Order: sequence, then C-alpha cells, then structure tokens
Amino acid sequence: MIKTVKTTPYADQKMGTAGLRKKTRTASQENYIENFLQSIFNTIPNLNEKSFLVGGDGRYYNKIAIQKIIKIAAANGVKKLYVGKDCLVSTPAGSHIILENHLDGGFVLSASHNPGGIDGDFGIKYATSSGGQCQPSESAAIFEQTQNITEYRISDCPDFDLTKLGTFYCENTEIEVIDPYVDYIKLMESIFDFKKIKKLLTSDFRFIFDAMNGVTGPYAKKIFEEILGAPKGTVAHGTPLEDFGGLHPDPNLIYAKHLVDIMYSDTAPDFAAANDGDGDRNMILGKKFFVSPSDCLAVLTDNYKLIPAYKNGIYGVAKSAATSLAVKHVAEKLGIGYYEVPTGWKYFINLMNSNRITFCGEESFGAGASYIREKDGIWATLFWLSIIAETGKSVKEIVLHHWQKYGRNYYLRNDFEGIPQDIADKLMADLENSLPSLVGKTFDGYTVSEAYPFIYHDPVDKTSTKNGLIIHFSDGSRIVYRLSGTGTNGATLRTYIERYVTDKLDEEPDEMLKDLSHISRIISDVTARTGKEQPDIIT
Ligand code: VG1
Ligand code: CO
Repeated sequence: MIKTVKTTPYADQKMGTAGLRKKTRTASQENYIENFLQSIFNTIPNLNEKSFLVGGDGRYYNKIAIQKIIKIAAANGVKKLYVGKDCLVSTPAGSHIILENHLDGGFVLSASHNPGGIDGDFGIKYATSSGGQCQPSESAAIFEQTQNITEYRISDCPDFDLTKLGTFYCENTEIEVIDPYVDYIKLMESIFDFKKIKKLLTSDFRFIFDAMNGVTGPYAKKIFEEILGAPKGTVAHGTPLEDFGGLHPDPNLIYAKHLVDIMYSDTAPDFAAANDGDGDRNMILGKKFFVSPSDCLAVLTDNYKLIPAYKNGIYGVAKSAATSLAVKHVAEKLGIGYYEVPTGWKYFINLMNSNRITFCGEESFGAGASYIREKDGIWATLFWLSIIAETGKSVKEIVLHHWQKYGRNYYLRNDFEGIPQDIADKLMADLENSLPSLVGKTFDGYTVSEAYPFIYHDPVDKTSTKNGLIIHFSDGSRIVYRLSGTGTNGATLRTYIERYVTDKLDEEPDEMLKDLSHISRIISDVTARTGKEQPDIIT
C-alpha cells in the first residue's frame, strides 16, 4: 500500500560540491531523507519509464536510508532500481553501472572522505543519466522542491533482504540486487594491461593498498589479490565498516598517517595507494616519497601512451582552477587541449562528452578519465602500477624525472576549518573587493601581476560559474581562495598555494612555500577575522 505523508520543509537541503552532505544526526531526523528523495523525484518526469542505481560506501545509516529510498521510489512509480549487494557501490563503479545500463541516474550514499557513524557524516550523491552528479541547474530545481514540499509518498512494504543477488518487486517497481564489482572489474581489464601488472605484483615488488575501511576494500581484494596475484594481505583495512573502524577515510598525509609512517620507514614497501570512503580519491606513495595529487595528474597525462586504452592518443586534459599548473606544462608540450574548471567533478562532464578531454583531476586527491564521469581511486592506482611495470622505475624516480623535464610546481593547500559562515562569507566578499587594489603590490618580494575572481564559461552549454579568487604573482606563483562546499561544520576557507621552479627540485614544500603561505594569510586577513594563526589542516 502507498501512503501519502504530510511533511514540512528543511531549510538546509541544498547540495554542495558533491551532493547533500550532513551530520548523520541531521540526516536521520524524521522525514529528512524522505523529503529530499521526494523532492528529487518531483523534478523527474515519467518515473514509470525510469531506472536508477542505489548503493553506497558502507557507512552508518546507509542501510536504513536505502530501505527508505526503495519504498519512496516504488510509491512514486519508478520502473526499476538496481541496488548494490549489501548496499555497496563505489562512486566510480556506480558511474559505470549507470552508463553501461543506460540508467536514468543513481544515488550513491556517501559523505566521501568524511568520517562516518552516528556522530559522523552522511551524504547522498545524486547522479543523472550522464553518469555524473547533477548539474547546478538541476540541484537548484531540487532545492526549490525541498523548500516547498508538503507531502511525500512511501510504500509500506516490509524491508528487503539486500544481501543476496536477485529480483523482487516493491509495489510495481522492480528491484534487482546486483553485484557491484563484476562490471567495474571488466572495465579496468579493458583499460589496463593486467598481464603486465600481474607480472609486477607477483615479482618481489611490495605494495600496500589501503582501503581505509571504505567501499574499495572488496574491489581491491578482487582486483589486486585475486586477479593480479598480489599476496593476501596486500589490501589493508579492506572490509567496509559503518564507522570506518574509527578512521577518517580521507587518503592524505594526515588522516592516512598510519600508511605514511610505514612508507617513510626503512622497511617501506615499493609502492602504496590509499582510497577514500567512496573510492573516488587516491593517495600515491613511494618509498619515503609522496606524490602530490596535482603532480599525479601531470605524471599520468605525460605517460598516457603506456596504457593500452590511451596509447592511440588522448583528447586533452582538465583540472580544477585550484589544482596546480603542473599538468598545464604537460598539455602544452603534448599539444593537447587544456581546460580549467570550477571545483567539483561535475564540471568535467561536458568536456568529456564533447571529446575535449580524456583525463581530468583535482588537487583534492582526485584523478580520472572519460571512461566514466567520476574520479576513480583504483584507476589511478592501476595507472601507477602500469607506469612502474613499464618503466621499471620507482615512484620517486618517475616523479623526479618528471620535474627535471617540466619543472616543479610546489603546492600546498591550507584549510581553515569551522569558521562561522557569516565571517567566512564576509572575508571572501571583502577579499574579492580588494583584488583590483592588490595588482602591482609587492609582498615579501612577490609582486601581484593579476587578481580576479575565477569565472568559468562552459564551452558546451555556455553556463558561467564563479568559484574562488585567484592571485597571480610575477614569478608564476599563485594563491587561490575558495570556501569548501562539502563541510558539515561551519565554513572552511581553503587557500591553495603554488610556486613554480625549474631548479631546487627536491626540497620540502613547507620550506619552499613558507613566504607565500604567510602572504596568503596577510592578504586574506584570516588571522584577525578568525583568530586562527595557522591553518587547521595542511595537505
Ligand atoms: C572537495 C574537494 C573537491 C572534490 C569534492 C568532492 O570539495 O575540494 O575537489 O571534488 O570535495 O570530493 P570542497 O568544496 O569541500 O572543496 V569527494 O571524494 O566527495 O567525492
Ligand atoms: Co570521495
């Protein structure tokens, strides 16, 4: 039986950089998920012809929310839902399932790299038939629905067993519980030379893949251990846990410190990769060596010919404006297209669909390509293993060689977290107003050559998006400021700092960027406005 339930709007259901992201306690309030899902369905015509994917990264509250999604979808007359077995699907695998099966969209329940549990975060990434997350115009229409909602529809059928493959019905909606791994693994086999990687992984090469107790554990065990022959135990933290076992599943030097400590010890293995909760981010480490995500994109692009799927050529490459310019040097040398977009993978979709780019990446530990419409941590890992297998070089040798060829963009991101929203908004507004007056000024020897708000003009649909403020210095250094769109606790000011050099290639970024970090704080006036002398997080 279908019930119609009266409800009232929640004011805060606006999607950010990557879907709706909330404290779990917020998301588990009465009617919260129901309102949001009904609002999405209200924007989609002819639901009786539409099919969607449902899955998630294994975090707490996903199982409860997925039962609700099934019943709301059924009550709204959706044709079919494909549900990942055990409620699991990684963000990249989800994108592939949507594209491969020509689905009309999907819901990946994840707050990505944010911690999980009742006191952690919960999230919903809503993808459309593009295979990627909805565009700003679509999320605006959904937000409007959330602000005017008065009722939602829900089936009162009992909960379903989602731990076994099979098909059943809720009202007239077909529910198929699918294997979330098999098609994705085939896709990876079609891109990379698995034989060559297997040869490497069955030699004395030592490798750790850290799934951070997120969703990539089962994918990684199947791919690296079962298919590619890496020893059992290669995949660490490989079982998805509702609270990520207490880990903050963000693969960076701070939250994956346990892995960094291993890789900087004298007994470090040759190579390590870590993924985030939903499997779209990656961190790459060699023996006593960290690859910055911006450099990672540049190195992958430079080595595209080593991968069977790309050896005949790539269209071009794109990065978010905040990402370092390292890949720009590569694009110029290769003579391929080069684009800068706002932060968020959805801005790459038009460029991929129009064959302008093949590769794309973000400084926030994201890299990927046009075989799907999300970033992909396992793809990046397989790409690195391929480069190592083909060149016989270590991670450090590969990156040093890259810097010798192109110069190095030293890069750091400083995050000031938990700032009251009004203070953060005022800081950004004042900073934007001050930009014209900065040009020509010199700070500690760095002279501002240009300062402007970043406005992206999409070459495909001609939309414009404003995202961040950029300051260029005459030596090629840059500072970018923007506010995070994924936080759940006040505002986060992100300050992205880079400096380009062609000598002094193997120095510490902290040291090389000390002056610019200081300048970035002077220009933003962050200390006086927030009381913070230093960033909370430096990555
Ligand atoms: C952050 C990153 C951004 C990334 C987004 C989603 O957004 O900076 O590059 O696309 O998270 O990542 P923000 O607005 O907080 O800076 V994930 O792994 O959710 O899907
Ligand atoms: Co993620």
